[in-house]
Amino acid sequence: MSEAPMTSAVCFHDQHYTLDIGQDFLDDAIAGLLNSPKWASPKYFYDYRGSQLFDAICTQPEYYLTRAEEKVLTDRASEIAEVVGENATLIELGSGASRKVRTLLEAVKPRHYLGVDISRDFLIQSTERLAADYPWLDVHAAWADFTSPMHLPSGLDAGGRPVVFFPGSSIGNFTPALARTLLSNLANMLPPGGGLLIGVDRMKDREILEQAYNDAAGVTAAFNRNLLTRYEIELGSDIDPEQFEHRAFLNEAEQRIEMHLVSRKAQTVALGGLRIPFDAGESIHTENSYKYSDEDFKTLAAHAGFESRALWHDPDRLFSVHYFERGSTLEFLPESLIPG
Ligand code: AVI
Repeated sequence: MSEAPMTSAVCFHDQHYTLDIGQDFLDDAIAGLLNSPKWASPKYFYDYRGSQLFDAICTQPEYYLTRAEEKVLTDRASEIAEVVGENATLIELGSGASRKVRTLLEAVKPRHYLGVDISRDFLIQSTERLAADYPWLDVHAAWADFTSPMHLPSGLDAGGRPVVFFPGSSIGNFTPALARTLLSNLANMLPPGGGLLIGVDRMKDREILEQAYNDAAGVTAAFNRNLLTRYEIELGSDIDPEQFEHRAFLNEAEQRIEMHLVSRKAQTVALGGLRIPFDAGESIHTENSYKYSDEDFKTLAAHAGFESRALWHDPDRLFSVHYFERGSTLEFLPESLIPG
């Protein structure tokens, strides 16, 4: 790990502990495709192109999540500023490219901003843009996998309240058990009274949910297939993404949207020196997106040591933004979400 100034405007912190990122990617890809049923880790969606495609998803008419969350942040900006307080350190999980963090920065006027992202190039670009647009803000970038325990870089642990901003219902991409571990890790990183402002998608009608993950322009399908394009380009696989169909549906029993890539035909693909067979119609499970009731999410956060302080919704009550504070005692020690 190293902590060194990146540019005059942004201080860069390398908290990426993996020695060989390419090997991890290959190992995970092989483990997923040898499993029955087949799976792929959604954390690999977010290379540069994947991050761009995700930004494009957020502007699709069917994908209500982004607009609903932005509406809450805009309408409730002064209430949010009041609970967060002055001179805060805002820690954003995921890059600072979205409009949401700008709304928040303008309302809360924190002293420090720390962007945390696994996609190094995207992180650098987005934090440099924030530093240019908000010259009064002390901008830091941590290249880190926030699914592992993190620490606050020195210099950011003093002053006002540290507040983690975890927008977009990204918490929904973890199983409830892993979501609790992730929240426990965040609680361990924060001092008592530290804040967590978190966007959570609410459970709702099948039709609205399924349309959000099956946009007519096919952007979500392209985002899903980009994972296989990465297997092709970065891992040297001969897999043809076009031979896989995008499928997304509500699994009501599990309270989640599932995304899959379904093989259009019986085929064999090469990966890492192996030949991996697919039946026609066999799927690779690529993502879960859990949806929560307000009470269920408060219970989950309470188990990780967070006490509910405020809760806001958009006018259509599609989306929730919770504000929690870390309690004074914690049950859990930091733990990696990734086994092994
Ligand atoms: C990042 N995450 C919250 C998105 C979601 O809605 O689960 C990722 C996504 N997958 C398909 N569309 C958007």
